[in-house]
Amino acid sequence: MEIESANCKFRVSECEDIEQLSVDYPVKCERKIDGLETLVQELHRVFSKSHVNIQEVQSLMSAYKSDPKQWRKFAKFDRFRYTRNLVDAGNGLFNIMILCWGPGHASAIHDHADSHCFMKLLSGSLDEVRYEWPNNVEPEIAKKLKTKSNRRTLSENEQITENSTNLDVNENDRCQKSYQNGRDGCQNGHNEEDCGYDAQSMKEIGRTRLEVDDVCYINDAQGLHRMENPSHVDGAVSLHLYCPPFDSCRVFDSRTGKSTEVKVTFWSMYGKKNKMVIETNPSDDQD
Ligand code: CSS
Ligand code: FE2
Repeated sequence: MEIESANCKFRVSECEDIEQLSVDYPVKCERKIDGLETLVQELHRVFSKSHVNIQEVQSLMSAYKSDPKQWRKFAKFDRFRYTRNLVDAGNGLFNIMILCWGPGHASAIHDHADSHCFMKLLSGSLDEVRYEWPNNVEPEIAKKLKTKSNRRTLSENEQITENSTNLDVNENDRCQKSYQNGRDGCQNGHNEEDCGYDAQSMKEIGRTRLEVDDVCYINDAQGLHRMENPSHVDGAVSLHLYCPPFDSCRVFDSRTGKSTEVKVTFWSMYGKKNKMVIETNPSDDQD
């Protein structure tokens, strides 16, 4: 099965022949969709079918040309970290959201919870940095593929972190940064096992600069990534489609590969700021 015909109504690990889910990015497309609302309608039409091709979703997202007048009401920035703003809940089949990245804002390295992630840049630019899965964590897709199993199953250290609002750079990463070298110990008072300073760094496998109207796609079979706004002056805005929707995923410590499961929530929904957001996760530059 080619990526064009892989059915993204299924979780990645439920897709047939997932090994072949790879394609060159960013995808460009000549077709034009007039307006964000039309794009959303088109996506509803496509997802009402039993089979949704990955390529079909990519093409639709490429065919919409970014017009700030159409998405401005969803684009709510926070001073300290990137925000997730729900545009449409896709009848429970997919989520469309707008993410707003202030100057220098970045996500932690994360997976996509066995879902398909489509991303289109609406404004500014974003760097996507891809990583291999660390040896100590096994994605659902790896279980299916029965790949090398010197990997142990999900880390016992994993835990759900309540009230996280996005996949902002996490405390573990900050902790790693406080090491001067492998022998100094952690300035945050953690023991060696918690901080894992002798564990392996995560391996970078690719880096892409996304410009306005570029569309890219990732799933757990392809690896992990982190997003970063390379500008220290301008904001960036991106449009994301996840299918099936998810409300938690894993973030990874870049120095050790240690993973933590975090809940993800919305800063705003349908253009209205979410009052329930609890700010527990202050932003920071990574690396
Ligand atoms: N997956 C991240 C954004 S980068 S694709 C999130 O949903 O917050
Ligand atoms: Fe992502």
